[in-house]
Amino acid sequence: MQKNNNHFVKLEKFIAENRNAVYSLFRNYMRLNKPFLLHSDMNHVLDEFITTKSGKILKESSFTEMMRNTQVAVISSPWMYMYIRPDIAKQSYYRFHVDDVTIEEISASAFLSFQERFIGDSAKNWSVELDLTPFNRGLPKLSETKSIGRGVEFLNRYLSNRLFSDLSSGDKKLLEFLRVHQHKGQQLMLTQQIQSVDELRDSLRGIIKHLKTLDKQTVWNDVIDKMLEFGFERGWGRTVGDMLDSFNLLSDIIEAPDPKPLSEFLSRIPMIFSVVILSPHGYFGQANVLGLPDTGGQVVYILDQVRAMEQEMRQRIYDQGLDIEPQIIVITRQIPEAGNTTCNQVKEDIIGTKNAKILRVPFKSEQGDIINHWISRFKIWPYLEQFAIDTEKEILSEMQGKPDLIIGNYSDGNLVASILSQRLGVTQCNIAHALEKTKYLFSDLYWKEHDDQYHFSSQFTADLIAMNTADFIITSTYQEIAGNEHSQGQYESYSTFTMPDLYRVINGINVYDPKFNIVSPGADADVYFPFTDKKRRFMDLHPDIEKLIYDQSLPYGHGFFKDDDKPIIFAMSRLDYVKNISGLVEWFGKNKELQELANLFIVAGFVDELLSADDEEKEQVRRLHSLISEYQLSGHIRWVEKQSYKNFNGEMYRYIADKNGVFVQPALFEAFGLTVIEAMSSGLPTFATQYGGPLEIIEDGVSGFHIAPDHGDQVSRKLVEFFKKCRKDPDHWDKISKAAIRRVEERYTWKLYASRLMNLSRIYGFWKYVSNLERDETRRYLEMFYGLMYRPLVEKMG
Ligand code: UDP
Ligand code: LCN
Repeated sequence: MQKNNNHFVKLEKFIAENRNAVYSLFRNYMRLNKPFLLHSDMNHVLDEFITTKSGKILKESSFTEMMRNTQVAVISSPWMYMYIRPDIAKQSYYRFHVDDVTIEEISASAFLSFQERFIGDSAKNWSVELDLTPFNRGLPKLSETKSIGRGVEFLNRYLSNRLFSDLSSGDKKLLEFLRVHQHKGQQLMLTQQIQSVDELRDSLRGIIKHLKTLDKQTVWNDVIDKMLEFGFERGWGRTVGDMLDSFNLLSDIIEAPDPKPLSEFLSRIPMIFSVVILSPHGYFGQANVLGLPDTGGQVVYILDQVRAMEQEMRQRIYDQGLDIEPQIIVITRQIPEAGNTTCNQVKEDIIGTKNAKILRVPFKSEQGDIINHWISRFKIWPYLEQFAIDTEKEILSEMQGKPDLIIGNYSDGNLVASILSQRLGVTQCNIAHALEKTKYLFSDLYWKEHDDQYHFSSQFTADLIAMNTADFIITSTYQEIAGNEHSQGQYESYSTFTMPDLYRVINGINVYDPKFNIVSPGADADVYFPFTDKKRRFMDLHPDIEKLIYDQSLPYGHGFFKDDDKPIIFAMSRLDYVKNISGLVEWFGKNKELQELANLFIVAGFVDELLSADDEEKEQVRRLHSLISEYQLSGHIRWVEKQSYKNFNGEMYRYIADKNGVFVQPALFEAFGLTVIEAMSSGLPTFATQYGGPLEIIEDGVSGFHIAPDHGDQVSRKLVEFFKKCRKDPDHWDKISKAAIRRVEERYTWKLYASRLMNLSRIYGFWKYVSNLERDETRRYLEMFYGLMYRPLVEKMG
């Protein structure tokens, strides 16, 4: 599979001309005696080699650039197989024969099967391959890396072009689409009277002429007769002014479809009245849940999202001239043994909304018995199919019909969304929050080692199915889709990978698919606002906050501060391994200077292992206690159990900002990081992991700082430098604090989010309707994959 392109010819020529140096470099790689080399290993060897006499010659060449872009190399003498990522979301594969000093381009499949040799059962020489390439051929794709995540803009351009040719050939798709809108039996937009595009043109001319003679504030009841006479139902606007705008847009589109009027017109169509949001795992509730295992940002995100969406939907429905109350239902799992949470209740109204609800449906055993206890998100796979079926019944009875949009959350919710949207024929939107795959190194390759604990084989299979059935996908950042120059994005990591002895994936997802859209969440501005906004602050909470931070007699806390006057380094998260709170304690423990400059205050999990029901959390509790005693941190650190009240936490960030503290988010990987934007909007200078969302949220050195959790000594030095600089120059803290507040205000707000989500839902709904390129074939293929791969995996879990 050798591409005879220019680049490859040059590469071969360079290697032939510099045989000695190239050979020595490859021998250096071989000498590491590792079957797999990562990007960092490769570059380390390369950097050392090019400083040597024989290596100098390789310093600046396309060969060296290629080597620098190697993500993974697999070595078995005399071969070295390489996966090269020359640019964001691009991939090529080569193999190098070290003794012959020759290079050859190979297929993804060849690379993966070489990898499998080290891990899989060598007797097996055939592996199932999942490849979606053939199904994607006819579908439009983005071509530029910079356009990734801006699918809707692309789709609008593409759709308006298609519409242009369709309409000129008298296609009735647009007409049918306009007629399809109804609400509980009430017809909207068009009557049956208009049967062709030409008739629509005539009617539009007539109604526009008539409406222009009226006062712009005139309402539907005063124009109803004329509207019906021309073939128009309700839904074009509340006032004649609005109706005229809608009719003019449609008339422009029919004349010459253009992306801007098309998207503006679609955003006015009354097509989203009811939404179902799926979030099965964890404790989904409104009180006492945050910080519990599997219960964090996703819950906060969804509740804020619902509030913002309900407002946006209500406003749009009103502007469309309709008097219909939007309906949003969040479906989660009912947990009969729910401790002091409300997760045992079937229904709960969502605070801050008029009509939105949480509806809880229990998990059932194979025998149909209700499961009473909480189940970790890694172990819920066997319950989801039945959950989907039970949920469907609940939705249909609660909504008295189908919803207009189904939104899945996380791997489990997205799978259930796939099942439901397929059964009900409703537009499906996916939100991953965090795909587990990139959180753990080689989680796919070494899946067998972790499957008892994490069941990644089921989870990644579910992910592949759900991301390919979704009509559109929302991500919080660009990196979530396609990563950056140095590392793969979360979705990108599903494009090509293998789980040895299970199956191999050749084109699992294409990040150039226009289904991807970046729509970033916000931080609730009523809760997380700047510490300088004195009038809005909850000063009454200060005695309780002080107790929590300084009062040793408080139960569920550990440790105290010898010197209360020092600024506080604050960290708050679930107590998962990946959150790396233990890493932070260790860095702090190792740096005496940092201990002199600041105190460390941690809010996470439980301080008493016995209170936890989660194995991973228990292990972290033990680890924190042992680090605190190993580094003799008594007097420098205080750790208290999870805190679940938003207003209390919001004020706590601000209290710590009053004292010129900082927030640290030390995760090994953080998909987005709501705590990061919460802390920033409170005005706390924030140091957050460079792996994941925070890399994009924070502009390093301007609105906060990136930290490398794999280089803890550098992190503590960065903190020391910061505190020292602030001592010398008190304005420094202020500068970072202000920039952090500004950054969140500009980029991360729920208002922006809701308006964009509503536009997307309409445009993808339209696309689904008018497109002949529906994803039917893909769905069928994935159904088979579900039956033949996912089901047996899940059945094995028991
Ligand atoms: N949180 C909380 N109390 C805790 C730990 C976390 O209220 O003890 C909240 C935190 O304020 C944030 C959310 O839980 O709103 C965590 O979201 P994030 O995106 O940072 O991480 P996740 O837990 O989703 O991985
Ligand atoms: C899950 C995570 O792990 C976080 O990084 C996100 O901020 C959160 O969900 C909300 O999307």
